[in-house]
Amino acid sequence: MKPIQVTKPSLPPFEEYAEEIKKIWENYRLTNFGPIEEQLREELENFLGAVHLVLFTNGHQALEAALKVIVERRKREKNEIITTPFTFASTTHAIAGSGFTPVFADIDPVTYTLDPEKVEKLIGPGTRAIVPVHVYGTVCDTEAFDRISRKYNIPVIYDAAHAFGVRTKDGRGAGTFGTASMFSFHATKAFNTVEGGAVAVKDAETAARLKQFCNFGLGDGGDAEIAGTNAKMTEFAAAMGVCNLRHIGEVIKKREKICKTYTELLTEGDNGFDPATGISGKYGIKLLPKQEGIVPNYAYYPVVLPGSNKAELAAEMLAAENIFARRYFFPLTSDFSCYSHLKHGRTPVADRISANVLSLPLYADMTGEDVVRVTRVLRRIIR
Ligand code: T4K
Repeated sequence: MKPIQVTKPSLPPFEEYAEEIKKIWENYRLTNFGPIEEQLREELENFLGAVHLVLFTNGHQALEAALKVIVERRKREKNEIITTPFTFASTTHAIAGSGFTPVFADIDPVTYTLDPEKVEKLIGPGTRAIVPVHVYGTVCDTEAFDRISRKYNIPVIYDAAHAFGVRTKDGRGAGTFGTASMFSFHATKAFNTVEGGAVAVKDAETAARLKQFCNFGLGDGGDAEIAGTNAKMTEFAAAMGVCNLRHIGEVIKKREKICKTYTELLTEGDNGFDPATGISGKYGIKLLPKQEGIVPNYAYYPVVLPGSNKAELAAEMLAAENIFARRYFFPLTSDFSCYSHLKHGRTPVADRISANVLSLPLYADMTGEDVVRVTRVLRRIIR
């Protein structure tokens, strides 16, 4: 049986990429804000509906830069950022790596995104920002976070690593919410630049500071007002982005078809299946909710299994059939040993979801037969 990995990158036709990088052999511009990077940035601003975009080497560097450049840090005071533990390591590490202390709030049981009510209870004099995650591409309760942001005068920086191309039905892109949003263009994402990422902000001045930050903090006069880093996107990565962006519509359509087939097969015979919550009353599984007013990007296909700690068993059963689902996201980042010194309250919803969730294989050229192979194994657990 051929192996089915959790994902497989989308690549443009080889000749198309070769044609794109020919320009590099003509102008010898490999990196440091070259013309292809500039072209990709403009095209992505249009596609994402983002006002100002700054491209980075990867999403992690982009998030860390956003936190360092945008969020105020006070000397001799607590500097805390409230965030979700139900995410990839990067979110929490970017907070810690930029000199802040992560404070973990629980998630919503339907959307798995950070629960604004739980966040508000944790806000104190040391709170400097909130970092919610549009996990699996599901949009957070942005209205509630806007209200909290205004009430306490703190920035909200979204980790939109999973939300590339997600928009509201009236055309508002995911990068327009809050103070700033970070996107990841990693090979495993719906859109990739091999490795890559971006920060979307609303004003040109912050964009300029972010751009400066990713080039050692150096300004025009050679001075560095901020101790920056080197996180510029190369021309080779940008060329991959330019090519992949031409095919993104087709890629998302294929992913949509696969997700729909998964849902049909996993809820077959359950007349009570509720797409708004993703709950299949008959089989006890929970799928991603269909968000009202949102055009999704079909980034991931997570399934929360019934019972307790079934994800490990399901992953093992699938692996025995050469199918490699992933436990995105287990363990919670708050349980990482590097954060064992942090005192934090429990997050029972995140605990429960994390113990039972499995991300099923999903990529554009997955076949209908592949989907049947995956669901056949899962049905042995849920029926
Ligand atoms: N915030 C959130 C919420 C995130 O999920 C992420 C990244 C970030 C921030 C940070 O963004 P970046 O700095 O990465 O831009 C993967 C990705 O490396 C990571 O980007 C992603 N989230 C995370 C959820 O998943 P791994 O360690 O699970 O990937 P890996 O190497 O095991 O790959 C999974 C499968 O994909 C492989 O079994 C086979 C396939 N694959 C992978 C690669 C890299 C390929 O076929 N080809 C490839 O080149 O972390």
